[in-house]
Amino acid sequence: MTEGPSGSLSAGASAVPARTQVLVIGGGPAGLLLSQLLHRAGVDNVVLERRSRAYVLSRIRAGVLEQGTVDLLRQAGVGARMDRKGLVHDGVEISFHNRRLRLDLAGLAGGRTVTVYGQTEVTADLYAARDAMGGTVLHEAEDVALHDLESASPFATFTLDGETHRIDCDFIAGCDGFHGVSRRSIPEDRLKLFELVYPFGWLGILADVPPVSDELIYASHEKGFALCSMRSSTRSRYYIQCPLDEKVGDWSDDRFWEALAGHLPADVAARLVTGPSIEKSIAPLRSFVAEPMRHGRLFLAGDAAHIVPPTGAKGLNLAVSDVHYLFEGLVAHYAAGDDQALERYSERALARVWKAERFSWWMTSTLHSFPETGPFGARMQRAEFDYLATSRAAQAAFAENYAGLPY
Ligand code: RFL
Ligand code: PHB
Repeated sequence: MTEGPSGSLSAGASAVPARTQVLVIGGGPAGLLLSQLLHRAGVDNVVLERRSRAYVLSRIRAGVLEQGTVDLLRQAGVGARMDRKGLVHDGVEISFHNRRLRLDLAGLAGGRTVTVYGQTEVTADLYAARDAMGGTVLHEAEDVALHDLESASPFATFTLDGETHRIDCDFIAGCDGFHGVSRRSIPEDRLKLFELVYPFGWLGILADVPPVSDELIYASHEKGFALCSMRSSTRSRYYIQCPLDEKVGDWSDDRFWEALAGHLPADVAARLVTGPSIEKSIAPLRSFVAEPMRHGRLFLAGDAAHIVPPTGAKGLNLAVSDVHYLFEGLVAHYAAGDDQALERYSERALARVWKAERFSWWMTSTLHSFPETGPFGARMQRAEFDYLATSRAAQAAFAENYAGLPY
């Protein structure tokens, strides 16, 4: 066994076990968290990740953790840094064509809050924990292929450092994201796919400047949607709605800051502190669900099974709730020989997934600019906001969804 350039296990055949109980495909947050929970419960597992650790840790993605996510990260023994550095937010602001509404999450959702803590940090904490426990995470595993999924003894083949390997297992957890191999290993006629692709994306920027506000601001403006978010009191994350054919290279920092200011209410724009970007990227927006989330001994979790547009901050949180249900099922199998929870995994996970899909779709539809829906669509958006602004019931419904529905 040697330390690879990415600081994780790489190299020779001796590093690759011939067999494990649960083979986890994908070393993103879903795969690493499942691996960590299983290891702590005494269930042997191996994670196969296509990329290097450095690459995985350079991806800038989610920023908002629901209470249930925070609780499960603590249960997995990876909550210490999050508890020190995460920012607990008990409210969130919506600006609709310069009309402002603060939603008191804690007051409306029975004390539930959200925590601002980057996905990059969650992933780094999980890698540190996997290292500390001696967990096996095999990076840069190429050409992963899954076999005999409908039998009691599935296995995966892959290439590592130019050598072909095979790992046999009891179960495979497909945590390899939207573009992974797991979902594509299920015969087409066994899956139902549901998809909505939005006609725009988000252009995002990360910069070491203080955030414009203590809380997140979701802003709907005639120029399009904007989001003011953050990673800390000195690091901001901002997004603006952009056409799908936009090129990041065409966006200088100055151009971005100017466009952002134009999407925000004047007093917020006046407080905006600008500076050089650390990262800039464009993400397309999509709603997607694959049903069921199980095929034989393969269980899908996280983005491998579903995608939400980022507007509700639900993607990472859904990956974590899937892991919660799957972990419960696997532990019941190994500890008590009880397969009821595994049998119900897909149904339980999908019940929560669809509610988060609904909320993310609703937030996206209400706050983005959709010229193609015409004046009627614009009035519907205004009516949605009016109702939210004037109904405590609507605000309570928003808050319980934003802070996270129970598992
Ligand atoms: P990931 O993170 O995509 O990890 C999958 C891993 O699998 C690896 N992989 C393979 N490994 C082996 N063999 C193969 N054939 C493989 N193919 C792929 C990949 O390299 C990767 O390491 O999926 P996971 O673990 O399910 O986690 C899901 C989350 O990453 C995702 O839902 C969130 O980032 C979505 N999201 C947000 N979620 C939130 O809950 N709150 C937010 O505030 C939030 N903001 C966001 C977001 C996503 C964004 N983008 C870029 C899409 C903001 C943005 C801009
Ligand atoms: C982020 O900080 O990246 C973020 C926050 C809230 C969202 C989406 C992304 O809804």
